Amino acid sequence: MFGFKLFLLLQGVVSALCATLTYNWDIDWVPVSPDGFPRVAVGINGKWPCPQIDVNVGDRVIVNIVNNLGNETTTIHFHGIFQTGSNQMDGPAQATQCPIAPGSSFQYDFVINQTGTYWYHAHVGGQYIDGLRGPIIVHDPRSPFLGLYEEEVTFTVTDWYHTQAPYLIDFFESPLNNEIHGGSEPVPNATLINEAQNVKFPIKPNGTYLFHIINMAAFAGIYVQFDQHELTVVGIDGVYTTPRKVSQVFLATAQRYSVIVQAKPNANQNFAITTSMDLSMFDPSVTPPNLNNNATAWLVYDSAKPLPVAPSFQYLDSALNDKVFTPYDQEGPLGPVTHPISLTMGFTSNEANQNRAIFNNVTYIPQKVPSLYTALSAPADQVSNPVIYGVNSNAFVLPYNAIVEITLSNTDNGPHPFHLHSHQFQVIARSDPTADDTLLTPPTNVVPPATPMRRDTVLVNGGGYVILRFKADNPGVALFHCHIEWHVEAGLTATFIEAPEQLQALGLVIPQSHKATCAKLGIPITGNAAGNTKNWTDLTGAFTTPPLNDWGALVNPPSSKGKYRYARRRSSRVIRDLE
Ligand SMILES: *[C@@H]1O[C@H](CO)[C@@H](O)[C@H](O)[C@H]1NC(C)=O
Ligand SMILES: *[C@@H]1O[C@H](CO)[C@@H](O)[C@H](O)[C@H]1NC(C)=O
Ligand SMILES: *[C@@H]1O[C@H](CO)[C@@H](O)[C@H](O)[C@H]1NC(C)=O
Ligand SMILES: *[C@@H]1O[C@H](CO)[C@@H](O)[C@H](O)[C@H]1NC(C)=O
Ligand SMILES: *[C@@H]1O[C@H](CO)[C@@H](O)[C@H](O)[C@H]1NC(C)=O
Ligand SMILES: *[C@@H]1O[C@H](CO)[C@@H](O)[C@H](O)[C@H]1NC(C)=O
Ligand SMILES: *[C@@H]1O[C@H](CO)[C@@H](O)[C@H](O)[C@H]1NC(C)=O
Ligand SMILES: [Cu+2]
Repeated sequence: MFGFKLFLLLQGVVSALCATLTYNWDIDWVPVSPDGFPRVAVGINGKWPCPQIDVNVGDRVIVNIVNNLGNETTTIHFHGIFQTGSNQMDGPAQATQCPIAPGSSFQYDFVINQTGTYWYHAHVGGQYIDGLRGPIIVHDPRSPFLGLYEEEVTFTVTDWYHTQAPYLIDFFESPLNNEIHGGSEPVPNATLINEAQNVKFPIKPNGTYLFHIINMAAFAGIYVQFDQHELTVVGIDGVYTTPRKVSQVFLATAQRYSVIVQAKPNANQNFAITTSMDLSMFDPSVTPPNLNNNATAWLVYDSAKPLPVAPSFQYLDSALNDKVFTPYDQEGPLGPVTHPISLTMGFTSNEANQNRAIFNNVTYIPQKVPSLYTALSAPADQVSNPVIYGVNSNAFVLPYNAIVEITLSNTDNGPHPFHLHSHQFQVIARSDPTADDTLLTPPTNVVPPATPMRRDTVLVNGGGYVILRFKADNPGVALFHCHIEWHVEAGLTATFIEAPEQLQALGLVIPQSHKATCAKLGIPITGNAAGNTKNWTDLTGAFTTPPLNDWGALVNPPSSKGKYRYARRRSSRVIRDLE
């Protein structure tokens, strides 16, 4: 009897606390000009910037998508959300779902059992560069920092381009770019704060604010400094940290910082907030000398008073050293390591003289069958065989509950922000920035820090290494990739097939809307990477070479009903130059 009553009681508590939030989102083209230059962006319900998802921990989120773009597919990834038991809702195209075809509806449905600052973004063809991205803020009625702030403020920073992403990707991937510029990345036109410029944040004297700072850029690492206001960092990538005061933060793309800001005691003046894109990531030969890499916003105490010019500041090396942050829960290093993985990343030119990114010599290419569907349809005696996921999915099978240690070596001389889906990893070791031509060998016997920093996106320095640990306790398909969108498109992705047997036992239900878009695009939902359901090790027909000219979000143009293909959309300039 007692057990029964307790159950009813708990159920009551749970339903009182946990809500279901339903978002109905039509994805469409929206005319915008955040920096004064008119173009179209990918927006939601006729509006851009895209709305914030605001939830309490434990809430269920349902997002009903209708793709009204007409000429591009779409998908949405909820960055940093673990999707425990709901891997089919993670979002990356050809990894956990098919692209959502133009005209198709699609439902995401999952519970958020985490707290802090996250974001969502398209996960197909570099589409978030064109605007489909927004904050996710998960409020926590039991936050250890309650009482230290009165108001929460969202502060996004991003790079911004005047040319639409598919054309930029085409150019980035073209042999021409490789020949002339050595494959350099497109350089942004502007920096945006909350997808705008000259944003004013109203501030009350003596007020306390929790700023959720999110870098939603395609490429740029961004420094953020509030003039004459200290930032007390209390969270990184959704992980509460021991509070630490800093004067400046640096966010690689996809990283987040939650900071408490104490307002001045009076309204005598207003203060500038400066954001500055790290120019060292841009190839000087394609960076215009007049590029403004900064954007300014203001803490407005008194709207009648002037808005000061942003003071110049020095980039602080300490802003790059996020290893100083320790998780609030003081979690010690995971161990002993049962499943080491060595990854060496770099760039190479393929036979077609395209600039391709590689992990252990393999460039990622989306496969015919989404990897999750391969894992769900494979016979039990094949599901743990990495071969069935196709060579170019770069698949690593992780045993259930393995303590995985990734040792990542970066042979490139630029820094890369690496993101793991479905987890927050511990950063066990990372090399400091070094001179351009240095190539460091990762150490083999590292003594982990007592309380390693934990986050979901970490910067590996040029020529350096990073050593990460996590527990493979979340069965599903989890991508591990650089978060620079140009590099994602060039193949800098590995696929972790995490606990595939336990994944099959979960009995995930693939909703009808997920299957329908696959059918519409002619994408098979069973079989190995090549769609073979008879001989699972026969990969004949699997995708092993990237298309030479066809980049950007997969589309199903009205003219080719039911045919799955990439869009052709080379810019006329590239075509002319090549011919
Ligand atoms: C798709 O349509 C939009 C809106 O008309 C247009 O701006 C965009 O360039 C098109 N994209 C491609 C890749 O053709
Ligand atoms: C939610 O997260 C907490 C803390 O990480 C964990 O203890 C709990 O088991 C999770 N609950 C569910 C339903 O996943
Ligand atoms: C910025 O936009 C203009 C078009 O307004 C374009 O011609 C130029 O190349 C762009 N610059 C960069 C650095 O992307
Ligand atoms: C802010 O707090 C200080 C110290 O408590 C007090 O002297 C001051 O009057 C307060 N300012 C305002 C505008 O309330
Ligand atoms: C951007 O801001 C940084 C930091 O204050 C400064 O050093 C740099 O000169 C600024 N760039 C431009 C183009 O004003
Ligand atoms: C990558 O290729 C190079 C040259 O072909 C070879 O020396 C190296 O061993 C390969 N590395 C891996 C991890 O396969
Ligand atoms: C399955 O395919 C593999 C690879 O092509 C081949 O070696 C093997 O003989 C095939 N097995 C059968 C039963 O046909
Ligand atoms: Cu990268």
